[in-house]
Order: sequence, then C-alpha cells, then structure tokens
Amino acid sequence: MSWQPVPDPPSGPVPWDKAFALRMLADMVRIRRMEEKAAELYGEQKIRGLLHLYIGEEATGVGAMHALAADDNVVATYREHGHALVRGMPMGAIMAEMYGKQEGCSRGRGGSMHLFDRATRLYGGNAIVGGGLPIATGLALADKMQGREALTACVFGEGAVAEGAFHEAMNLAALWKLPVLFCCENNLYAMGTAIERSQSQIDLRVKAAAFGMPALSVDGMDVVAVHEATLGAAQTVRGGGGPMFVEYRTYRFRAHSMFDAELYRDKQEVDEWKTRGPIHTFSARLKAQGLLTEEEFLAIDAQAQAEVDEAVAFAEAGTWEPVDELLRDVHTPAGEEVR
Ligand SMILES: Cc1ncc(C[n+]2csc(CCOP(=O)(O)OP(=O)(O)O)c2C)c(N)n1
Ligand SMILES: [Mg+2]
Repeated sequence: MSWQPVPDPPSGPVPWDKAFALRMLADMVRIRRMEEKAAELYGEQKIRGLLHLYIGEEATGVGAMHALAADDNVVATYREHGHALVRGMPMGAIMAEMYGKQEGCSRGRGGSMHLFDRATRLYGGNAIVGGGLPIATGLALADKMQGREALTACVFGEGAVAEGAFHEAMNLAALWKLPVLFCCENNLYAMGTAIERSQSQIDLRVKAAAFGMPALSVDGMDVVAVHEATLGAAQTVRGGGGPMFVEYRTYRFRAHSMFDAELYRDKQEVDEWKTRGPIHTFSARLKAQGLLTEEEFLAIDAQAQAEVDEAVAFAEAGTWEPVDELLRDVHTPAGEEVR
C-alpha cells in the first residue's frame, strides 16, 4: 500500500468556454466507455493477449493530448488507448486492433499495446518499460536537424524512471536541447510495486534537475490543471527552450492488467482515490458553474456509448489475416525460411 495521503478532490472554477470544456469532458467519457467495453470483451475472449486499462487516469491523457499541435509526435506505453483516441485515431481502428483484425491500426499485428498511426503521428504504444524514451529523443533529434517546429511528447509511467533508458534519454535531450516533452504519468504503482519501494527519491522533479531540465508536478486527476500546465510546458519546449519534464500525479482505478489480483493495495485506498475521479469531479465543477446540465451529461454519455457500439460492430465485421500472409512485413523476404 502506498503511504501517500490522498489529496482533496480537484475543485474550483474552470477557465474554459463551454464548448471546450464539454469537449474535454466528452473525451474522458469516450475513453472510459471504450475501456469498460474492452474489459468486457476481454472476459469474452474477443480481445486476447495483454490489456492495460487507463480508467481513472483519463484527465491526464485528455488534458495533455489537447495541449499538443496536430504536427507534434506522441510516443506512449502499453496504456495508450486513451492517448490514441484523443489524438484522433478512430475508435473502430483501436477496437479492431485489440481484436487482432486486419482493419486495426497495426493490421491486428500489434494488439492493445502497439497502437500506431502515422496520420496522427502516434509513434506507438510500447511494451518495454522505458522503451519509448530513446525513440522520442530520436524523433526530436530528427525534427531539430530537419528544422521542423514540432515537439515530441513522450508519455511513460513512473516505473520507467528506474530504467537506464530514462537517464540516457533525459541526458541527451537536455544536452542537445531537444524538443521533448517528458510526460511522466505517476500512478504510484509499477505493477504491484509502490513507488516508495523502488525509488530512493520519490520527488521525480529532482531527477530532471540532475540533467538541468526544468520540471513541474501537477495533479493528474484535474483535467484543468493538466491542460494548463502542459500548454505552458509545451510552449517552453516549442520555443527552443529544450526539453521539459512534467509529472502527472494520477491513479489507476483498475488492476495493472487483466492478470492482477491487486494484493499490493487496499480497497480502501482505491475507494479514496475514486472520490477524486476525473469525470465526476470535473462534471460537478462544470455544473456548479452553469456550464453543464445533467441532460447534457447524459447526452455526452449516450454519444460515447453509441461510438463504442459502432466500434465494436466494426471490429466484429473485420477480417482475420490469412495465415499465408503471416510472413508479410517480417524482415526475411516472404518464401524464404525464417530462422
Ligand atoms: C524493461 C521491462 N521491464 C519489465 C517489464 C514488465 N512490466 C510491464 S509493466 C511494468 C510496470 C511499469 O509501471 P509504470 O511505468 O509505472 O507504468 P504503469 O503500468 O503504472 O502505467 C513492468 C515492470 C517490461 N514490460 N519491460
Ligand atoms: Mg505506474
């Protein structure tokens, strides 16, 4: 169990116009409904392999992804369904990928952990903890050398901070002033290991300071705080200020993956964090401000549910890759023996 006290729920005025506020709310609800359905489909063995849900962490992905430009790159982890959706990948392509169908964004060859989309510049989910950091740093180096304006947002969990790749990527990005926005989603656990059991220094901003990199920490359950902080950080990076590190303090409500008995944390801790749930706390703030009615909330929810139903129908109607195509895209030319 984590020793860290659960902060008060996010509150206070929302400094956005109604259309933008509802867009943010709708995207959080879309992720929630899509993933609840994915969990159900996993139980039915329609989705197989590994599946890591983002439920509880939606404010982080939605707030951060909306702070990026269409031309920016995103590198993520295996917990990336939400980021892909907010970046504009059609829900049907995500669902079909999870099903393993050809209509999926990676032709069904990647599955849940390997969503990839050139059109929205999503350079992958990644199954290797810390694996995305060198990729993001390389993309940013390429952009800098080619004089592109874009930045690369690198999303990773706090578990990656213990990896050598984190330190190597942070060092080079800082040394070469590369346009990388390091987005650390600190949900307090790496599988069953609480952060204080794996890190000698749990103030992660200090890690960035070791590389002379500016850093900030933000409430990852508060979509307003996440968005505003990420906008500011992105502006610094884009302006040639070099990389920045942003820690989002968040929490996952579900198990690490579908195989996890959750013996490492008390139900009471999860329940306490649920009082900070990003969807209901943000909705309450909007209602208090007169920016949202219950009818509008129900309409947003119904629309998300309809999108999920459509995505599932798309995946169901999809095609399995023919067995004789399995060697396609494997480095050895088709027809030659693969050793
Ligand atoms: C290099 C490497 N080591 C170990 C694993 C096994 N593993 C998968 S997820 C995970 C925990 C990562 O936690 P964190 O980075 O905090 O991300 P979260 O799952 O909390 O989003 C581990 C250790 C792996 N996939 N890659
Ligand atoms: Mg974690």
